[in-house]
Amino acid sequence: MQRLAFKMKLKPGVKQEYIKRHNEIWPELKSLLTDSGISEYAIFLDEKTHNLFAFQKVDGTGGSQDLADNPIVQKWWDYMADIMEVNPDNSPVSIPLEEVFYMK
Ligand code: RM4
Repeated sequence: MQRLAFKMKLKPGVKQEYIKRHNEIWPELKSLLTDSGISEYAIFLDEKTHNLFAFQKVDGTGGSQDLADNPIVQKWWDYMADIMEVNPDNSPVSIPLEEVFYMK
């Protein structure tokens, strides 16, 4: 198991919409993430900067942002593109973070 963290960015004024969409996360996307070995997936928001901080535990070969070839993920990224900072292909701009401390 490895721990992964990365940053993404939300557009201003869309916090409630972002929460709503994640409360209603598509079952097929949730299953895909789980089946890909991703667990304990949490996303935190810094309301001042609109930075999103994502954390996940990964048992497979990669994390959620490595599933870019999957059509369900592509559809989700298209759906989320209006409220996030995205790349030209609608994938969210994701900046990997380095773990510098861990305590269990
Ligand atoms: C985020 C973003 C991520 C995705 C999660 C479920 O808003 O789109 O890439 O893994 O949702």
